[in-house]
Amino acid sequence: MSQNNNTPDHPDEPRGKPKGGVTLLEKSEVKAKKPPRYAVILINDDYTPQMFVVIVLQQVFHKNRTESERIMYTAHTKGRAVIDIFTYDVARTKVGQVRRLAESEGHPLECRIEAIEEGESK
Ligand code: TYC
Repeated sequence: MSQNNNTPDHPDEPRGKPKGGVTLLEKSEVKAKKPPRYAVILINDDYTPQMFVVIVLQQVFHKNRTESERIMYTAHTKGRAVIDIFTYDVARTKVGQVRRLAESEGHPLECRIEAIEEGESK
């Protein structure tokens, strides 16, 4: 029996057409569809301390201090800020971590997940 990499059993057999009529595509012919991505959005409120928001951004999203302050300040002044872009499962996990940290300290801090339109670049 031939190997699954499509090597013929006999040297005279053509490559590429395995028995059973299935055509295997070269890897370069397979269009890998990228998984949909989601923005995690930080929502402003009037009560959560700024320092708490900065710490959460550092702990959950691994942003450095400067970047965390920038994101916090954008949400503070504009009402919301994009924290980062993730696959759905990762975005869900991060939002859950933020919610748990906020609840444990009694702050109303909130994040949301928003789908990114196909074809939109980062
Ligand atoms: N607006 C809050 C304050 O003045 C700070 C804050 C910033 C809260 C960003 C939430 O997403 C937020 N204490």
